[in-house]
Amino acid sequence: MIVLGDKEHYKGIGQIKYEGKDSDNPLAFRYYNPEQIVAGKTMREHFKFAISYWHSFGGNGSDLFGQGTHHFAWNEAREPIRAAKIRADAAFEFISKMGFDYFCFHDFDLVQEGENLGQSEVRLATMTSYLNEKKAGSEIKVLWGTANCFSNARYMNGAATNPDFKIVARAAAQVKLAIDATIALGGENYAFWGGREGYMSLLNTDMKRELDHMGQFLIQARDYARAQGFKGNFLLEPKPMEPLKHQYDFDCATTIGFLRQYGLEKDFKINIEVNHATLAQHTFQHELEVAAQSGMLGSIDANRGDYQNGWDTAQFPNNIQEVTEAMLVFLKAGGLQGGGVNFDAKIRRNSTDMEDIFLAHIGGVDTFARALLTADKIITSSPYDSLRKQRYNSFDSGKGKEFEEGKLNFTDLYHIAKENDPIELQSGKQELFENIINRYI
Ligand code: XLS
Ligand code: NI
Repeated sequence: MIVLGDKEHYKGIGQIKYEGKDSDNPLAFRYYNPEQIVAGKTMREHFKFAISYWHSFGGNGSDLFGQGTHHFAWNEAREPIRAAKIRADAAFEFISKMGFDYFCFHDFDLVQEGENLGQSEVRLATMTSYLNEKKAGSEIKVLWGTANCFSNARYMNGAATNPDFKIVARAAAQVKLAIDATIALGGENYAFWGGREGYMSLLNTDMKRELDHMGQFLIQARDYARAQGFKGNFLLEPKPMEPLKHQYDFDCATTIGFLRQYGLEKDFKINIEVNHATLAQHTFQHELEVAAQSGMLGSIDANRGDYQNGWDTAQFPNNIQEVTEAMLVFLKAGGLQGGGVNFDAKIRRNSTDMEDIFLAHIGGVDTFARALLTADKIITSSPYDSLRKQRYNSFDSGKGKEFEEGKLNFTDLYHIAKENDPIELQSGKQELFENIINRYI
């Protein structure tokens, strides 16, 4: 693997290894044992853990109220290509030391956007070939690539849904280049997050026209990528708000409806982010379940929100309860289709040590691993599954079965109701279910 100037960025940190749950080493996995088989697959195959280039190598810790606190070499370098190469070196060092197989990127995470489209195109091509040289000496792959069509001022009124056609075409050019880069890097999926696809005020918005434009945009993006030989999934990532007041891909159900309306349901799957689910007033597991039912559980952006505030804090996952319930859905669905678990999460502004990014990912990884092990035990050795099934056993035979098969009309149901009057109550046993989950955690 080539490294610019032979510099080791994370000095003193070696390969992160599995040491078991009794280990006191903060720089070791306690539950994530990549080769351990759970429910028929290794943990490595189940999760396909990825780092997100933007949070781990794009931010500098600044927030609305204060300047950057993360004084890393790639944030300090001035010349864009040099900064991009240092960032790539650090990213590859980090991914290898974590033992991860994947990363995810936006076009302008790889390199700073140029002053015009032509300059951006040249910069992207330079960085794509630099990354390909680095990939050649490693096992590291791209889980998904995407285009950042939300940061530049030109996208303030949206990208694919912008009322100005010139901006829509410009977004298409950017997505074309991002698709080219993703294909060149062997990316397994291509993602879209509609950061500015929505509105601030309905008063100045023709919603129907904007949605039609977004449908048309995604159809053309798909056709372009397929024509270039791209075989992977396209991912659409819901989020209800932030930065806009209302975003079109509000949640899984809305997004799936949109994909079906525009005939995109065969090529697209959903990328579910924990903190986006909770911003939509859903649970993470609810969103996984909705996507799984439609055969569209594609990928996960792992993070967590904050229970005391209402915005996207993108913290690293550590909520074992939340992730265990999610893993129940995950295992029942047979896992993810084509995607993986991407840590779309950032260390806090005051986490300024070089090791903090390792500690953050280790915590996230172990939360998922421990939750997977727990969920598997719940499914295979607790009464959880049979208790849930039992609640529906009146549909397994007799009249209930006939109803499911569409053999009973409303008059039939009326007569059945008369025969069964009065009705005995059946407990939902929620507390029993909750106790079972906690017992296995
Ligand atoms: C932001 C999104 C973003 C997407 C990729 O809230 O999560 O990071 O995952 O554009
Ligand atoms: Ni995300």
